Formats: sequence, structure tokens, C-alpha cells
Amino acid sequence: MGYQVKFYQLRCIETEDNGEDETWVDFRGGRVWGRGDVSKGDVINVNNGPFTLSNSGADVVSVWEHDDFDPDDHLGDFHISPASSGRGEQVAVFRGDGAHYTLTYEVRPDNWYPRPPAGAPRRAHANAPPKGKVGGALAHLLPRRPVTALHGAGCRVSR
Ligand SMILES: [Ca+2]
Ligand SMILES: [Ca+2]
Repeated sequence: MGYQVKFYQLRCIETEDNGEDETWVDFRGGRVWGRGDVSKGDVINVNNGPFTLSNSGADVVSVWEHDDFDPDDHLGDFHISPASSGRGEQVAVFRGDGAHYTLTYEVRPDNWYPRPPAGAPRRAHANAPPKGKVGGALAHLLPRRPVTALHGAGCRVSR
């Protein structure tokens, strides 16, 4: 069984720059959020994933801060462990270069969403439907018979 991670909220408790940071978040080297302007106290809805874990040391989420003239600032790395699966929302902390960011995330087994039917086009992770919503590509899976039955019963009562 594999595992997946979703990232929820990025919170800036202290910026790295004076004023606004130009922050981004990577997971395994791919962009999860940003680059965007971030001020002290900001809470950003990242809401990205799920991403499949490799169950290796490569499952690292990193926070970076861009500067035009200096090298980009690396504000920290955090290793996402499958051991946190099923524990609900967890918090990763990033405190490089005097900054202070937190990122909430959750790990679950890799059946987070229903798998698309065989032959369906691959859906990008970032475009997965929000939790609890059934519609669009999944609408054809909704049962139709109960609606017809209710309508029929209503007609009989009205006679
Ligand atoms: Ca900086
Ligand atoms: Ca900067």
C-alpha cells in the first residue's frame, strides 16, 4: 500500500525579508504553491494534492524565498513520513534565515480519491475535486433509479 500527501495552509509567522517575502513551496522539487507575496500574519490556502509519497528520503517539502540580487533563500526542508498517515492534519515548521513559516498537511493511504475508469484521461493532482463533492466526471456514477421511484409515488398519492 502506498501513501499520499495533501497540503492545506501556509502560515507566515515571521518573514525573512523586511516587509514582504516572495515565497514558494516545493514538494520533491515540484511547485506546490507560489511564487507569491507573503506578509507577516498571512494564512494562504495552498490546498494542493494529493501527491504520491515515494516512501524515501525524497519526500521533502521545502519553503523558499526569492530575492532579485541575492541568491534565493532556503527557509527550510521538512520530510513527509508515511508514519503520519491517519493522524489527521499535521504541521511542518520552517525556520531558516530567521523566518518562521508553518505548513499544514495530511497523509493518507493512496486511495484518497476514486480512481478514474480505465482509459480515462489522466487528471492532474491539482485539479482533483474537493473532498465530499461528487459531480462533473463522476456524475454518471450517481444512481438515478431512486429519483424516478419517488416521482412515481408522488403521482399515485395525488390521484
Ligand atoms: Ca530574502
Ligand atoms: Ca525577497
